Amino acid sequence: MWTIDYSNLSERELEKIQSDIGSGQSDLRVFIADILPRDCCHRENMQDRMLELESLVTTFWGVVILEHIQKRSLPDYNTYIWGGKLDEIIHEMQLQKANLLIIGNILKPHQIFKINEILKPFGMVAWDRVDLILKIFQRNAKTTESKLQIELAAIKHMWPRIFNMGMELGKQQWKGSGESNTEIMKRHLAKRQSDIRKELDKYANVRKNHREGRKRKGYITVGIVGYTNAGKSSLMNALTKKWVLAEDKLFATLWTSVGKMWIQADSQEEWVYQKGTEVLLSDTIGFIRDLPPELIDAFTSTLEDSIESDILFHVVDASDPKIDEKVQVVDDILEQIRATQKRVYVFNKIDMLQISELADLKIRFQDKDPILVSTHYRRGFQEIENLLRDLA
Ligand SMILES: Nc1nc2c(ncn2[C@@H]2O[C@H](COP(=O)(O)OP(=O)(O)OP(=O)(O)O)[C@@H](O)[C@H]2O)c(=O)[nH]1
Ligand SMILES: [Mg+2]
Repeated sequence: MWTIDYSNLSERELEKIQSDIGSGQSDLRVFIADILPRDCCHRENMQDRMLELESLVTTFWGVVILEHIQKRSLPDYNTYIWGGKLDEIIHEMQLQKANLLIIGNILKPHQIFKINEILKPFGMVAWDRVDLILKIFQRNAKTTESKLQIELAAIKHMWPRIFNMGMELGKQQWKGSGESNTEIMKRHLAKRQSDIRKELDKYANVRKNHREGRKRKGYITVGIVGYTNAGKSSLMNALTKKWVLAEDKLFATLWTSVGKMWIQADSQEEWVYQKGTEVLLSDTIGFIRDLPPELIDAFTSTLEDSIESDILFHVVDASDPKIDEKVQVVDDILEQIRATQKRVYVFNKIDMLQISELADLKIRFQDKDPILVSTHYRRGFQEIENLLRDLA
C-alpha cells in the first residue's frame, strides 16, 4: 500500500525515494506510456508493444497501474510527450498514487531530463525504455563481468545526459578548484569507463584463450542465440548436463555459459567402435527489439563466444504470436554484430501448438527449414543430433 505523502518532501527525501525506485526497493506503481507515429501499427501491434513493456515492468517487480498510447506525427521536441498530455498523465498518476512513468520509446537525453524536472516536484520519476532494460540488467547480473558490462553500458547511456545536467550543475563550482561539478563528474566517469574497459579486456582475453583451446581440441562449437525468453537456457540444459537458470522472465541470462554435449557416431555395425564427437554449446544473453547500440557494444565480449562459434542455433518461441517480428529482430542484431556463420533455426515450445498450427508454421517458415523442438518434452532432439553429427 502506498503511504507516502509527497506534498511536503525535502530534496533529500525525494532523492532517497528516487534511488529506492532505481534499486527496486520501493513499491513501484507504474504508468506506462507508448508514443507511436500516427501512421504506425495495427491495433494488435500496439497491444503487443504494450504487453512486452508490461513484461519488462513485471520482470522489474513493478506493478502497472495505468497505460496510455499516444499517436502523434512527431514527438514533442522538449518532452517527447506533448505538453497537455503530460499534464493529464501527471494528474492521473497523482490520483492513482503512481510513482514511476515509463515511456516505451528511446528518448533524447534532453527530453528525459526535462520530463524528470517536471515530475520532480510531484515525487515521481521517469525512465525511458533503455533505462528500464538497464535496471533489469543491473538487478539480474550475477557475475563480475556482466556487472562491469552493465556499468559500462549505463555510463555510455548516461553520458549525454550529463551535458544537460551541465546547465544545472555547471553553475556550481567546488571551492577553489576552478572546475565545475559537471567537469568533475565527466572526468570521473571517463576514468571509470577506461578502468572498466581494461578489466573487460582481461575477461575477453581469457575467453579468447578458451576458444583457441577448444579449437585445438577439435570441438564443434554452437552458439545459442535468440529473443529473450525463447527457451535458450532450457535448450542448453536439456542438451547438456549443465544447469543454467531458466525462468519465465525477460533477461534471466546475462552471461555466457558453456556446456558439453556428446554425439555418438552413427555406426551401421554396432560392434564397430566409433569415436563420438564432443560439441560445446554456449548460452548467452537474449535479444529484444530496439536494443540500443551502447548495450550491444558493452556485451561484445560475452557475445564473442557466439559470434565465433562454428554454427548458430537461433532459438525461437514457436508459440509466440509475434514470431515473424522477433525472428527478424534477432536476425538483424546478428547481422549488426557480424555473426555470419551457418544459422539453424530451432523452433521451441511446439508442445504449446495444435497440430494444425504446427503444420501452418512449417509452411510459413519453410525457407528457414527450422528444426521443431520442445525442450520440455525432449521432442526434436534426434534431428539436432543428426545435424551436429553431419557437421563432425
Ligand atoms: N511450454 C514450454 N515452455 C518452455 C519450453 N522451453 C522453455 N520453456 C519456458 O520458457 C521460459 C523461458 O525459458 P528460458 O530457457 O529461461 O529462456 P531464455 O531464452 O534462456 O530466456 P532469457 O535468458 O531470459 O533470454 C521458461 O519459463 C521455460 O520453462 C518448452 O519446450 N515448452
Ligand atoms: Mg536464458
